[in-house]
Amino acid sequence: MIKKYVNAHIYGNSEADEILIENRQFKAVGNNLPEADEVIDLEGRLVLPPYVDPHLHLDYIFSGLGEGNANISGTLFEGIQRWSDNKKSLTEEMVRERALKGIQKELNHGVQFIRTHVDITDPNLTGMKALIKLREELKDIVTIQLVAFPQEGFFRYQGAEALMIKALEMGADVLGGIPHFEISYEHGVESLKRIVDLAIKYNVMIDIHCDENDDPNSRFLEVLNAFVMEKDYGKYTTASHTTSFGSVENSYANKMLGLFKESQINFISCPTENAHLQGRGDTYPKRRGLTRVKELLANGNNVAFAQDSIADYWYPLGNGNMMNILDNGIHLAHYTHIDEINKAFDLITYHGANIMRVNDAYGIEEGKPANFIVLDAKDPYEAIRERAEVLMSIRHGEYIFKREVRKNELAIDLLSESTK
Ligand code: 17E
Ligand code: FE2
Repeated sequence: MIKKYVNAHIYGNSEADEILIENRQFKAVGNNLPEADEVIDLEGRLVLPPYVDPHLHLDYIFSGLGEGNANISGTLFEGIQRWSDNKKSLTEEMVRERALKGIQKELNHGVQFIRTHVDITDPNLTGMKALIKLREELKDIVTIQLVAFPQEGFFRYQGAEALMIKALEMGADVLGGIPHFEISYEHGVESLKRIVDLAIKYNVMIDIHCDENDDPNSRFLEVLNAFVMEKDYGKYTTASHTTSFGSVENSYANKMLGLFKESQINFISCPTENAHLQGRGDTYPKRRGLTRVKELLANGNNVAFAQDSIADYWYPLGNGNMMNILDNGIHLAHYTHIDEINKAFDLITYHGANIMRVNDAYGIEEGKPANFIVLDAKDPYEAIRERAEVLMSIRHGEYIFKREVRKNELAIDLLSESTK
């Protein structure tokens, strides 16, 4: 069965307007392509590689629902405390159910690649066990990467290092950390040193919850960057959140930008999550809670946006809609010049794929897996301005979903002849 999609506006490719699919792969991307068994007319709509959500906590999804579960102060620390108090009753079935709900939501919005942090500060590694099974079960419809994440601290939680190694041996893809939660600066530094050494030893990537605070003196990003720069491991390393980097002095930031350029370390910003969590100690002016997204991009560093939470102890909202994340993120980061808007989809597509290092299987190019989405808009500017819906999500040439353009049953139409 050969399928052909015609009249496509392919993101980042102004030459081609047709896509030919055979055997789960892109057979050709171009113009006037050969005949196919089925031809689908996209009527000029925007085609993108699937959305990537490179930072999500699938084991926490919906933990914040229900009476008495709300995070009153709205801070990171209250979130961690509430999770710690409640996680003891967690079972594999509960994690599986939560994760399935979250993944379904993300799939419904056109996501096909997810990196999830899984709390390993749990003697039974309940979350890791459940998610390793799901990663395998669902691999045909969604690519999942698992981060062994010590939510309660690498040192602060007794035995976290051994649990992390166990998670690696079970098959975790990435090592996490949370240096700003350790009991001293020295403990945070030592945790990063050990995590970097472990990651190199086990040949896995690194993704640290790093300086997720408003403290301009929080310096773990500098330390992480130094360790990975020395080992030439920046490309395999991601600093998530780094919200404090939005609070540091310009003179310090400029020095650091030079070092980030050298190391090529990656960044993830979670705009809705951190707009909610940060600035809680401020009156006015009140901080936006983001890292220096625009400056890091201009510096040549890879930056991606992510959802982080869906109704958990840290954040009461979230539905897996990456368009909402992108919309919030570009506003908060002032990434709103037309030239920036035109390339902003990179932040929820290619940049996340770079972080997950799935580039070989990602992008609308001949020979790659036929994974893509179609938006109800003619170009990136219209798509972002209108927050366009995803109309189709296709994985290995098959539909994950396909939906009709929304139609009114009844409406006043100011633009039609009859209302003149
Ligand atoms: N854990 C953490 O340390 N920070 C967050 N933003 C979330 C979980 C959601
Ligand atoms: Fe997170």
